[in-house]
Amino acid sequence: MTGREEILQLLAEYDRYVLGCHVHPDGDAIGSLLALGLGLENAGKEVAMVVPGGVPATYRFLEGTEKITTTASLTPEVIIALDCADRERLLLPEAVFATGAPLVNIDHHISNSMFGDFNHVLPEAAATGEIVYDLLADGGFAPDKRIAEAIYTAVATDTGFFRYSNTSGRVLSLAAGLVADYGISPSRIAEEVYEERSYDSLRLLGEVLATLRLAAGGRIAWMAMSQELMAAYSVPLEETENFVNHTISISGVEIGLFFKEINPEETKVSWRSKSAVDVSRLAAHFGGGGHARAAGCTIKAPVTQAVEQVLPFLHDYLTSAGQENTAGEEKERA
Ligand SMILES: [Mn+2]
Repeated sequence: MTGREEILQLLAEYDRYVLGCHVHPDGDAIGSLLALGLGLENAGKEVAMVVPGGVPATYRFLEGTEKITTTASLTPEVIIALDCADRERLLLPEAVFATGAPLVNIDHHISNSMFGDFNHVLPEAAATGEIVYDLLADGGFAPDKRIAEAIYTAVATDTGFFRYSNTSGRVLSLAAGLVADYGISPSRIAEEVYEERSYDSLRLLGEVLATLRLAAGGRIAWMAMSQELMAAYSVPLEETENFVNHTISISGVEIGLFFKEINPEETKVSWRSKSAVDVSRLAAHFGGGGHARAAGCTIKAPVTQAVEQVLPFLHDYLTSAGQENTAGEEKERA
């Protein structure tokens, strides 16, 4: 579903915007927020780019992130949510919504709840950054090098640096164009995103990997991080986002899970899938969502109980006919 025309009009007509993204922002959330914010600013508009928890350290290398604030400094005429699947995950101060300004929802999650007054949701896009790139081009907002780096980072991180199944020819040529036209450095961006981890985050990964187990005859791999483990290392939760990818790197594993106990009553579960399984549907069973290959949910239980809820459900799923249906539809989508 798309409200592209209306959104282009909103971007052209107004002067004051507040932009937000999802909680625990990743490279696509920060990159698309920054690209659109800078594009509007270049056009002489007032923009507040708001990330209440601050920009994760990994993405602070992006020029322009220093303009991102933790609260909104202006009264918006338009509110824009980026890379955000539902209203609950959109972190903006309540005062922003109290203005009654129209809410624009720009996203690529197949599970998007269409919470905006205007929705531009394209599940076929590899990243929200790809959608923002098109909006900027179609709206006549000239990109600059900072915007090109932000879009590249958005697209690169959401495709696992051009490894995942959402790596389309379109995404590769978009990225190639950003490199050729704006002189950005893919190697530097990859280094910033992957090779600037803290010592503690790597030691925590070691502890988490020690919990790695297989289930369902080797088709599921899972690992868990208790609150005690998190407390033992001073690592922000978002720095553990990529840990889950180790689970599906194991030969024969179809579904990878990472359970994170964020408080004694709540466990965040990250889901990954390698090929046939649409994990956004499985995560939806537990009130979550996301993409076919990467999804998430939160279970109101301590980590051991969350594991006991999810694993039997998955075991049943993998041994039932339901799996074939999902596999067929997934092939069509890809
Ligand atoms: Mn995304």
